Amino acid sequence: MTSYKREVTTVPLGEKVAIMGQFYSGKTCLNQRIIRGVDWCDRAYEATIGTAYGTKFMEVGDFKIKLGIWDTAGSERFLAISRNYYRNSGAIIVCYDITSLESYNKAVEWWKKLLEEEKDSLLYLCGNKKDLVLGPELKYNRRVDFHDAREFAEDSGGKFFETSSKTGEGVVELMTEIAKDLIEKKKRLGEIEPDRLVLEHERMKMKKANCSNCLR
Ligand SMILES: Nc1nc2c(ncn2[C@@H]2O[C@H](COP(=O)(O)OP(=O)(O)OP(=O)(O)O)[C@@H](O)[C@H]2O)c(=O)[nH]1
Ligand SMILES: [Mg+2]
Repeated sequence: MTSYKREVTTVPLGEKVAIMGQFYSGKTCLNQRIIRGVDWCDRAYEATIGTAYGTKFMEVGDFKIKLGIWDTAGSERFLAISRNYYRNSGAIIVCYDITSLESYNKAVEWWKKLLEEEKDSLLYLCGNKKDLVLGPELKYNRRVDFHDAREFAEDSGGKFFETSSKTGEGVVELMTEIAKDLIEKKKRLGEIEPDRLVLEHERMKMKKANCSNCLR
């Protein structure tokens, strides 16, 4: 019987993903949730000074991609520095706190600026701290309507997610979408081959023939 095996190819060049947004919107906790899969919210708040960097490998379909994730500082004092880090990103996550209208307005401001300045970056609007608005009592904490935010992001070609860095809700979905979109973009640009199914027995034949640079 012929057996088929999916071969996972690591995309040769990784991609830069930046997280931006107002101070206290939860960027660092989101970053830690993405990279380490942990709840970073049980620590005392410490404003990010400058930037922090981490990496995450994401596997989507037949491809594995390395994402270099830049957590920028939300404080106005560091805006000039942050700009150097989000520039030329493959994807940018613009974060706000669902319980703060001010942080949403700031995200909208950023978003419009990014549409002008970072035309090649894929944009993801992310309403964070979802755990604070779940449940019959807590729902009154919500200051940003889900549908309004989604419409705003999608109207300008971006995507919208709500997440909780605390519980992890929505974070895998957000990152999977980003990885998928970046891989698709690379395919469109001809930087990687389209998905392929490899015949297992052909792979074995090539291995036996010591074809070292075939089907790697
Ligand atoms: N309940 C809850 N709290 C959160 C969540 N994400 C972050 N926080 C809390 O919000 C505060 C700010 O989080 P940070 O991740 O440090 O915020 P930041 O956006 O990195 O802030 P700056 O570095 O100053 O720009 C901290 O007290 C976190 O514990 C979340 O998803 N749920
Ligand atoms: Mg931070």
